[in-house]
Amino acid sequence: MTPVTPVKADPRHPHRRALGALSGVVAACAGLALAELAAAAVRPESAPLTAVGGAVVDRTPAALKEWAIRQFGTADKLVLTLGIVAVLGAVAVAAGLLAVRHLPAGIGLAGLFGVIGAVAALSRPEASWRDALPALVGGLVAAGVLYLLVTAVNRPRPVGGAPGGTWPMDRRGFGRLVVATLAVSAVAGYAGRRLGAHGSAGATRSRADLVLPRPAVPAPPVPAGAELRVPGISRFFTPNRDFYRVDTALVVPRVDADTWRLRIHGEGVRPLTLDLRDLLARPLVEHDMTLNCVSNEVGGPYAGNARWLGVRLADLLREAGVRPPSQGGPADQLVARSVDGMTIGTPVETVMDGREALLAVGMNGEPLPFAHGFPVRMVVPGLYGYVSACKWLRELRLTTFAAYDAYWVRQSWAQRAPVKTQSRIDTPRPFDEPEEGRVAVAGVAWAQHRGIARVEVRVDGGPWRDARLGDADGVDTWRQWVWPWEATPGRHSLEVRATDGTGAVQTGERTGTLPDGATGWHTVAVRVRSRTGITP
Ligand SMILES: Nc1nc2c(c(=O)[nH]1)N[C@H]1C(S)=C(S)[C@@H](COP(=O)(O)O)O[C@H]1N2
Ligand SMILES: [Mo]
Repeated sequence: MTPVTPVKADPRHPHRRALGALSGVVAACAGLALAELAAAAVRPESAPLTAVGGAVVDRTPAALKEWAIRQFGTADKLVLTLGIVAVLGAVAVAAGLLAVRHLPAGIGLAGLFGVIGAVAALSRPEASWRDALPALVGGLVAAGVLYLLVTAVNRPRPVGGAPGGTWPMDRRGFGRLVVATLAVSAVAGYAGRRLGAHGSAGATRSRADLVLPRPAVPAPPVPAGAELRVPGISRFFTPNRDFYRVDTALVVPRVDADTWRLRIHGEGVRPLTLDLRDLLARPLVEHDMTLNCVSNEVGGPYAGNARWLGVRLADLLREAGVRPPSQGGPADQLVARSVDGMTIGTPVETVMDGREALLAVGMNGEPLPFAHGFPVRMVVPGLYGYVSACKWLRELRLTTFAAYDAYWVRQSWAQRAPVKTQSRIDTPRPFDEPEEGRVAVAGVAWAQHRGIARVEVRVDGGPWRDARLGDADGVDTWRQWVWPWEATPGRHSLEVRATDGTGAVQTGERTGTLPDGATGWHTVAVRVRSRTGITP
């Protein structure tokens, strides 16, 4: 008798690698969802995706951020979140694969991710120790789920099981566990998001209930000729829903106006805390002002014009004992801080030089939208937003430029940044194909607090021609302009330049947005169709 060598059946599941990867992904979903739920109890900013996203934004070099804004525009935040989800998915798969070979290592990796999320949350401005909790909960849940699933995958085939036979450990049991986990995760994640939003119900109500007092100093009427009625031109006032938005907030802070406080303190000021009622009891000023972003490329979209309503910041500061440096005051920088930890530094001298620097509560006739800083933000005519327009304001501190670099300055933007004179061709748009004959070339030009005195257009590098200007609404808003062009068939390039109220002509030298704003003439290439339809 020849002894038969028993074939040693492989006790492991034939698809254990795939099932391990699946387990990793399911565990990650469970961890994220439960973390969302926990974040609803702490604060929405502490949810791991949001916290990690915010931490990434804070650490992204300015040049890369510029690139991202250029590539993705305002979808940059979505792209960022998708990128983080993709990395998380890859790590989840890795943790699952690792876990089927060596369970403690896989579980360790899942837990480590929770710790990374917690560290990210703690690194965020205004974070307290509680912000670490959601990510830690998520890490624990992910590790636990991974343990259960992988233990099921690795349960050895019972002795005597025939090779190729069915795998008795509940294939169904594993499947049920996966489905149940995903179902619980979906409910928890959804509930977390809902509860997080519910937490801001008070804020939503406080905004709906806010009745803005009438201005003590209404804005002068806008001249009828400020709005040129040219199809395709930017409207003189930018509706709030169309107003560009630039900030680092992955979730828009929703501040409850009833509990909002503003603290003013620092060098050479009698410290003072105000609530919204105090602020609204002061005389309110209405002022039309164009706001624009330093990261706006020549011809770009990050500029808008609005009617702001607010309190004169200079008056408030003066009452609190502040003197500008020119009058011997010790502080030359006013650092505004928002509820989400943004810091924005503005020259005290500029704020107090007589221009309408406002603590704004109203925008185009309504309370500030949440996305634009409800309940109170700063606006200062003539300065880029990143050195003047802090949204969701909660603190003003008087210090010096020598002693303190605000957020964007640490990201290599300039400490001081007055707005550069710019002009933009809104119509025709690049690569439009207008028909030969009269074509209205039109757009807007801005040089806040200096005003716009002249706009010129030229075609194909030819002589500059004066455009017709819309009436000026003060020196702090943009002006519309239009130039009637006798367009001839073929390809042409249109260029625009403005002259500000001091007589300085906008430079044609092309520079990038870093460190203090782009320069150069906006140029648009168009192809003019001939009336016969034959294009050269
Ligand atoms: N809290 C906070 N305020 C902020 C910012 C920010 O990221 N956080 N961005 C600033 C920048 S760079 C600009 S250009 C303006 C844009 O204001 P808007 O979003 O209302 O157009 O807000 C400024 N205020
Ligand atoms: Mo900006």
